[in-house]
Amino acid sequence: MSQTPFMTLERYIIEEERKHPGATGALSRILSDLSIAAKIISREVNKAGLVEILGFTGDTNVHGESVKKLDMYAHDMIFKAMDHGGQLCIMASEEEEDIIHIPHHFTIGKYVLLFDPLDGSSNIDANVNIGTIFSIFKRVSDGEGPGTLEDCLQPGMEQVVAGYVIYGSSTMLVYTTGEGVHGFTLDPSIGEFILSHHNIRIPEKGKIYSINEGNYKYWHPGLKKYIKWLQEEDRKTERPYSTRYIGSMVADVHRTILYGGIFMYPADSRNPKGKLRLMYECNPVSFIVEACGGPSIVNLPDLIIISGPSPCLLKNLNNI
Ligand code: P6P
Repeated sequence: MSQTPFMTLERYIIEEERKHPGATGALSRILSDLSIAAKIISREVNKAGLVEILGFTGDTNVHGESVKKLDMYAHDMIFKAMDHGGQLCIMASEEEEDIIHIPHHFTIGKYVLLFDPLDGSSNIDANVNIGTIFSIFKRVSDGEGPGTLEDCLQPGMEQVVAGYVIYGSSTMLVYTTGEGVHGFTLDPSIGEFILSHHNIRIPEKGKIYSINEGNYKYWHPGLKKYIKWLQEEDRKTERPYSTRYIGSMVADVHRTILYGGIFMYPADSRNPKGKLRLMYECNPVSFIVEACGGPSIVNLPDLIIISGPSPCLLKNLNNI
């Protein structure tokens, strides 16, 4: 779709909102506030090498991972952008052990925001693409008061919005409400996200598989067989596939929905419960992948997310 110069994110979400008479504007406000956080994080990410914001804080997060200064910066910016909009009743972040309450002096809303402030942060110092992932639910707890853990621990099927921001050669915000997946590229000269990828559809067949082959020896035998199958030469099924693995889920998934192919992060004998987080990574990404036409499978504890393969590849995988 040719880029409409003034189809900003704000204009797009308002025009989409008008198509739903019952819409209250709450989700539009949430997305708009998230885009402000994304612009601020993008500014810091893009000058990270020049200011004292690289490196580690010395802390570890709830998952036992060393926390990068930019991780915490992104977490703080999202909290500050989202705490006062009056649309949320609770938040949860990969960087915080507990749920995050809305400050008492702000209005409490009807939605729940889960986010991974900076996914792939181990790549920050190498200037590799990183991203913010977000997932939005309606509250399920009774009353108008503060949200609860129950509001945060909902099944992925209940998401109303999912999206990510990828910080790379450009900064792009990609989101879905279930009606198509749309990408907005930040024009830093005007500070606006401009619609650049309307209604992204994942290609029916890709040529790339994406998985950390360093874990090969720990994989399920069937998965080893499947990956070897992808590597065999066979013109009819256009094999072998190429392999691409960035190690930053947002980047690997973004490439997969644009180019097609398969992204996997399976559980293995070393990580029997898998590694990717269900609430902050798998659920939102799966919602996006399925909204742009790709099958996405999150099998707990075998966390295998497959997106974009042609049916024959899925059939093979199901046989492993
Ligand atoms: P590995 C980043 O830490 C992350 O959570 C995802 O973004 C990424 O896909 C995965 O971990 C990379 O993990 O074990 O391949 O380094």
